[in-house]
Amino acid sequence: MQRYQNPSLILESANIKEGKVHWTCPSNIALIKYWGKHGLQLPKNPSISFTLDNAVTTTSVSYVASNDNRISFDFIFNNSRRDDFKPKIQTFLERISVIFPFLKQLHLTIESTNSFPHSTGIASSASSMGALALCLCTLEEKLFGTSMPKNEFYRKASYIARVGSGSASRSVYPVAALWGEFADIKDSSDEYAIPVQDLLHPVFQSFQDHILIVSAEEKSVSSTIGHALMDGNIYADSRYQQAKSRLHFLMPALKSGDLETFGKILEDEALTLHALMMTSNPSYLLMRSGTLSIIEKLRTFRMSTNIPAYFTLDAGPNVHLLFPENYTEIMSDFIQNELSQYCNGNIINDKVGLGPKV
Ligand code: 2P0
Repeated sequence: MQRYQNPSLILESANIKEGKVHWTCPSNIALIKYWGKHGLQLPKNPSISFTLDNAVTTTSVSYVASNDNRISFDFIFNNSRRDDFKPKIQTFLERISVIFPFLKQLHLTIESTNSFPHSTGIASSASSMGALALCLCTLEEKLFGTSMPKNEFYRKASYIARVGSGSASRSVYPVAALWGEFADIKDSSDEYAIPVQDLLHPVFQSFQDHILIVSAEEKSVSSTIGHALMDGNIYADSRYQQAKSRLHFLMPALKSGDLETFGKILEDEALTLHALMMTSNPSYLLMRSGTLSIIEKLRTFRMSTNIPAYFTLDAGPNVHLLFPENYTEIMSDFIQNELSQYCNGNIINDKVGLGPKV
């Protein structure tokens, strides 16, 4: 937490006016997965993701003066008070109060809505922590009358978001982001993600991600527990090496538009993530029979049509189908006719997006 600690960010209590800040932040889908962490939400391997477009969280933070000298807030989700979400946010705000000491001089009302149903397996912690981190960075600027250069603002927001949820660090940039130290990319860091849109071939900048919701039930094992189980996984060390090696081959494919290499690595990563779950102690399985049926049908379809459509999985049973924009019509037909039976027609049509919006 050294980097952004700033004890001077204290307000003159007599001058605190009330106000409100807003941000909308998208979710993201990892191509190379972050799975395993240490310290304060630092990754064991670098990861890279596409930023999504439609799956977003919109958050507002209203503030008034408070004399308690402690973190004080209410949390409202989809217009209802949700005290069950408060502990995670409380821990987050406590952790970052060394960066934003003024938080203990305020009472916050945090209001969030998601564009997608909660607990569908879409990474809601990425978009929600991303939106909250952006709100807090804007709050600092508003209260102290400062303005950071844009790239520094987003870097700080990414750092703050990472403390809330690792994958959230990647959600604050348009198109694609890389988080974690990686020798091939100079500015990469374990502490924050960096934008990598400029390292992508145009075909990836409008890539589609149609998400097939095989199950919207709460996961039996949360990502937080999943990460922790990596500590005892006998494959952990080779996995962390493998992630770096795959990233080393993925980056040139993203640059040149090599869809075949991209797709192979994408699918290998998804299956590796779930293999790590199956080889944890205790072992667990988040894929469902529908997940496997979709994967098999997609692979058969790809063999027979040569359409470069590939799958990936998050930490859940739902399948993300990724393909170039010009195949949207034929893929939508294929999904409707062949795959929608495995997800009760529950499909979110998303694509690579342009990042957060004020
Ligand atoms: C990722 N996932 O790279 C990986 C792949 C899910 C599968 O990061 O404990 O919610 O908040 O840092 O970010 C999900 O874990 O975990 C995740 P925390 P997070 O997107």
